[in-house]
Amino acid sequence: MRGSLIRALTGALGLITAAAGQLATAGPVAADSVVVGGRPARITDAPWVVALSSRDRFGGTRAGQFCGGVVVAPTKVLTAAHCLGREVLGGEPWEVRDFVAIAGRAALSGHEGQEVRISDAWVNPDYDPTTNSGDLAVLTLVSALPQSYVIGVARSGDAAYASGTEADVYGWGDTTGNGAYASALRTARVQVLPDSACERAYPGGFGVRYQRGTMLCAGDPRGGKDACQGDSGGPLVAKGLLVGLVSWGSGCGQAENPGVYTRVSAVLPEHF
Ligand code: 4AZ
Repeated sequence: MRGSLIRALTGALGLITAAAGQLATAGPVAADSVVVGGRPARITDAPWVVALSSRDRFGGTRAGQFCGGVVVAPTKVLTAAHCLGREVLGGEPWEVRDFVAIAGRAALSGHEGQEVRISDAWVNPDYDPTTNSGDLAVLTLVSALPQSYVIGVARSGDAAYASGTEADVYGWGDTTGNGAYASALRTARVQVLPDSACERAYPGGFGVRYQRGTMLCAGDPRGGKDACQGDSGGPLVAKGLLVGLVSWGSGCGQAENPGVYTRVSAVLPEHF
């Protein structure tokens, strides 16, 4: 189960990391690494973070969690388009009968908060699974979450996108780079990095190329703190606003390979 989950979530990434000769599990990761290098997060401090779940598809041990998401309106959740791919879900989103967003719950074994069914999934038509560009989807919930769960979205040009800005990433993903998925929500403090840092790390050729128009580069300049497998679709928050969604990267927590996020301001259509 775990093996197939890792493969499913790695997707195109597994291919580039393998092509680059550096398996995702081979990176140097600090011993206290967790998201990697993070700490437990309280859901009351981050009520906009949701877990995407299907127990049918991913098993009940971790409440079926397979990706993250973020509440941007009472019935709208953003996630990564690659989370809804056929390789991940085994079919189309509407064919996953028990597809839910789990809101208001940090511990996957708990019963706090609520599980809300997903009635519709809009995948960015400009999403390109081979380059990962435009990695964003919008889920519609069958019932509304409280307005207090909603986070604002930074507009393009917002100071939150400036390189050097402190940002927090949230998720239930791998805490080690070795497939140790978190059972409770975690967060790590990273910073928005200049596009040049990701252009240097991901020049294309062998692997996927970083594209500054649709992607956002963030990480820990010293390494150690990062998003990892299973965090995909989850939020990157700066200055109290949503700036990115966990999308891809090579390994986890390596200083020379920052995390790549969907640049939400560039990819989210006006009308959402
Ligand atoms: C993934 O495969 C993934 N270190 C997500 C984030 C990062 C790497 C891989 C960034 O879901």
